[in-house]
Amino acid sequence: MDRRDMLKALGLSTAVGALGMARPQDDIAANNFAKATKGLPPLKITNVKAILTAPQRIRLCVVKVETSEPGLYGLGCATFNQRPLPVAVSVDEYLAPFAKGRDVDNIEDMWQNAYTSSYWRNGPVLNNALSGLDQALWDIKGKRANMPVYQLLGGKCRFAVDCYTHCSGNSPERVEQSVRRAMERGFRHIRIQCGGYGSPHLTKGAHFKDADFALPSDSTMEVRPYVEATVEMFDRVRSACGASIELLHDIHERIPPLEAINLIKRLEPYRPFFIEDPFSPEDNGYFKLLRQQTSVPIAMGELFNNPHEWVELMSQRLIDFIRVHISQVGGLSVARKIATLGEWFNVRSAWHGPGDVSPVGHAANAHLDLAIWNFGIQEAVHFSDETREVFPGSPTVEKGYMYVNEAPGFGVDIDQKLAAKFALPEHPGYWTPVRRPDGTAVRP
Ligand code: GCO
Ligand code: MG
Repeated sequence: MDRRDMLKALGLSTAVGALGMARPQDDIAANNFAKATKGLPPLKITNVKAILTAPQRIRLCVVKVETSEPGLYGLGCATFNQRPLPVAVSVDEYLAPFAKGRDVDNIEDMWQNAYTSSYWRNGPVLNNALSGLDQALWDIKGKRANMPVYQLLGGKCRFAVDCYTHCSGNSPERVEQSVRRAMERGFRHIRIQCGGYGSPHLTKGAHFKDADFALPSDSTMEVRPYVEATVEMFDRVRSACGASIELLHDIHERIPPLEAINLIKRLEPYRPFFIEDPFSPEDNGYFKLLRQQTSVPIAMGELFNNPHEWVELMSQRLIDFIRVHISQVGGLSVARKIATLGEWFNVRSAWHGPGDVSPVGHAANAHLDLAIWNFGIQEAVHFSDETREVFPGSPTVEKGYMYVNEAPGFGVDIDQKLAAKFALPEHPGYWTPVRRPDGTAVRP
């Protein structure tokens, strides 16, 4: 007699929730659950598998964890768009044999032991793989408890998740038009960029190409045109779109630290909601100087992998928003600890949420956003119809608010057959070098 039959015999049924098809939970009261499962074998992990798919031509990696209860599985995001294959190998060749046979319930124990199973740790590939396993276990826990994951984290602190959207254009006028459209769609927070990161479209002289240095396909960006265009863009959008719209900007570590500090000081009159990634993680030492120079709110974190990168910045109140890419730091089990750390220093969340986070990852962001007091803002992107078909139950955005599918777990499923139809793009995913006119490499 398998586990489910035994529970049924006791008049109980496991709460296998698959997108809202969870059976009534009322036959498992907490005290009965312990009695009912006493002596039953713990639920085991039977398989851990990386699934690669690219419905929007972005290399998504989702981990599926299957269990000894037929039909009960979990999904976790392990998306590292620039290096998807080593993440998938780390999952299939290392985490799968490590996790098989272990108890599906003990998420923290699994995380702590999987984290050190490679001995060397805290890198982007292994953290993403670990996140896939970790988030899948939270998804399973929610299905078993017949609750959305945010309930397991303490329930809702807000009715939905306030979001920001991206607006850009190759001129301040174009950015203004894009902002007006986003405001009409109900967004109250909007990230504005003049062109791509660092406004490469404004670069005049790619002198290194004339000198036949590096490759012609390498791109160029200059500091001055970007800085001036950004100030002009804020001036235009703030005066044209009014005082109440919240404007964000991402420097994306593209200019030297003192240039970033001077740019942020020049943006003060336009009241940015936050300025993101003023420095590279290697330049974390500049945050102290930045804090002495300006009170513009600062967001940082999408490139962080290691607790040494965020603990001091947060505990010294040197940043206002922590923007880690949750799978990049090792999953939901880590992100919720980061959120708790932030609460004591009033550092708010702004989890990384661009196109290269899977809908499972966006759901994990949103479940955590719902359950923490020190929520800041959530980055949101448009999911195409194909993406929504591959990932039924993906979060939705209405009038600038994100909603999760109120099903047990993260509420997102995967159609594996359809996922297989969206193979990864030919290009392996590395970023082409960005260079100053003399050819010096720019941190992208
Ligand atoms: C953001 C990020 C992204 C990253 C991208 C890297 O703020 O959303 O900067 O745009 O550049 O996720 O792959
Ligand atoms: Mg960014």
